[in-house]
Amino acid sequence: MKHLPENDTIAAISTPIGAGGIGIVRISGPNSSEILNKFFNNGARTVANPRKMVLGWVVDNGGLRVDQALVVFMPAPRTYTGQDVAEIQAHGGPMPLQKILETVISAGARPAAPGEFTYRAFLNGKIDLSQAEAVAEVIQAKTAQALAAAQSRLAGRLAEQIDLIRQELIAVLAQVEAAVDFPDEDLEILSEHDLARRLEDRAMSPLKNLLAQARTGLLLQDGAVVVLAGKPNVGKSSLLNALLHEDRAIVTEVPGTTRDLIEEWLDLDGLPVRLVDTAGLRPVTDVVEEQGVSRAVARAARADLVLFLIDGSEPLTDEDHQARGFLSEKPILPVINKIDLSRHPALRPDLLFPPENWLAISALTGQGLDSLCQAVRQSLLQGDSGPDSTAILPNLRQQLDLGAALAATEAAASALKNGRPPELAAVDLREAAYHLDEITGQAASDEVLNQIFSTFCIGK
Ligand SMILES: Nc1nc2c(ncn2[C@@H]2O[C@H](COP(=O)(O)OP(=O)(O)O)[C@@H](O)[C@H]2O)c(=O)[nH]1
Ligand SMILES: [Mg+2]
Repeated sequence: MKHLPENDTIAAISTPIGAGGIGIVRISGPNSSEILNKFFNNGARTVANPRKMVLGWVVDNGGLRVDQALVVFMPAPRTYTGQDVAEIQAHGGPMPLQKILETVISAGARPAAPGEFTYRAFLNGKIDLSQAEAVAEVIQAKTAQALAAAQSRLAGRLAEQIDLIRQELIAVLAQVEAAVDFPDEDLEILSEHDLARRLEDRAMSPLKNLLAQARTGLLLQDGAVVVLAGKPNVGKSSLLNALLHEDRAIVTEVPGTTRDLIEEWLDLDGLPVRLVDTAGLRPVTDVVEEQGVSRAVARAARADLVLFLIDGSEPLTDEDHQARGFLSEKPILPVINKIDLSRHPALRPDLLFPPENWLAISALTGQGLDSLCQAVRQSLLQGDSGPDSTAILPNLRQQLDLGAALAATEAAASALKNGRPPELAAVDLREAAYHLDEITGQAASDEVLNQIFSTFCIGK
């Protein structure tokens, strides 16, 4: 966006293309009133009566009437962009709106780039960057929860919290810098331990809280990947079918039947979960099955959660231990299946996972599936009760910056606590503040700005 001039006058059709009751062409910039006078026969009256709708005709430079319209003029700075803005409400068809836009452009406006109105609002300090992002997210929201979270960021709730945290960082930084500049003077400063404590309470803990929400936000947007793992024949495919209430995966008594990955979406109380059924995990000689196993291992490594199944009607075998060995250190929920059959007396699940972690189910009868779903949800949300109407749910970009700010603040706190030179803590604190500034846009690079505003539609 940086290459775009900021002080010319831009125009765009702001309503979706197609037939509609009305359509709106929006104009923003210092020449809005002058341009309005050129193409609107009631332009002078419109400018003289700001924020009032005036009926008149849009007239092209050949004097031809293009469309009848209601036009409003809003003088700077109390407008969306912070500049003079005019809005033309005309008939909502693609042709009249296109003709009006052409007329406005030949009267001296420039076609606006996607998101350019909002970009100007950002440049003029009407909104910060997190609010600008929220504008696009409000427009694109697909669920009521996503909308509520975007609205709360649009209202500036994230920016407010970031600002409070930033103030704390700067306050501590000032103390630390005083210790750097006047090391020998007996300054009335807090002890290093108290400063570290202050960082923990007033910066790290709110940052962690926001990050926990970000996780939930991403889960809501992208869904979580849950992989079913275990040796062949323990009932993975049966569990997938039971959870989906349909026969999606092939279930047979022949071990090693599932060779490819089967993936299905499951709605877990509003939490979208991508459930992945895998080939049984075991060392194999068959080439096709081997492919299935290596895919399963790769998928499990990228999962948010792995459900590890065993068969409760038989003792553990080497294959169970091998299957366990295939899994990396992902969060694993161990599950004993087939509890409709009598449990084998020699079964020792505690050899694989602590006894209190195991869930017991029957994929056949459905017993224990509700508790399983609850446990999956809990594990994915990590104790968070899930999104509520007050959640802010920072987006991915904001999450990365929050994480970086937290890491730098932690480093500063630990430097202070361990009596390391205050210069080190000062560097970390400045870095933390910088990452917060990236969220609000005070320090965002052109690249970041381009990325954000390019996701907007034209006219917003
Ligand atoms: N009794 C009983 N049998 C089950 C249960 N779950 C699966 N099975 C049976 O175990 C066999 C293997 O099941 P399948 O889902 O194909 O296992 P996978 O190889 O792990 O995918 C099939 O004959 C299923 O009908 C269960 O909960 N109870
Ligand atoms: Mg299977």
